Amino acid sequence: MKKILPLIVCTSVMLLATSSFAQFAKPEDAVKYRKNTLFVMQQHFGRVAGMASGKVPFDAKVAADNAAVAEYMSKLPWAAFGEGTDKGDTRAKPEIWKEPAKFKEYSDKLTAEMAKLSAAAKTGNLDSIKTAVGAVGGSCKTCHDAYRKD
Ligand code: ASC
Repeated sequence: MKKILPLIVCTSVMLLATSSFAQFAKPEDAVKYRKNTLFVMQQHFGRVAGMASGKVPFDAKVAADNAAVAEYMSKLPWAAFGEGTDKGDTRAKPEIWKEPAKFKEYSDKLTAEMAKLSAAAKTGNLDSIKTAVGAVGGSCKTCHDAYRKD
């Protein structure tokens, strides 16, 4: 233990100093994390969007519960786009790391629109939900058009 302790301390300090993907053990974990959090977000958003489009019967409680989960999930993926996570099993375009301010603007926009959707869903007003779903969808699309390979 005496011998490996300095090694552990040193490795921990190095990992903490390695910018924003420090919270992930390896770049593949960051890629997996952002894909999975985006997937869960989409599943819950999709349930609300289904009601907004009339494909699924409107249930105010189900809409509010799902929108709240989507709102929370919308905060998570962005920390997993750190330096060195541009390779591997990902459709993320290299532009993300060349234009970090614009990427942040888009991700902040999504998070803000998702919060508005959650607020709208809490009121139970279907028209407000429809408007907010449209804004979230537009925000997803803007970012995908710019930063996702298809
Ligand atoms: C979704 C989904 C997206 C967005 C986008 C909106 O449910 O998976 O990528 O909405 O289609 O334009």
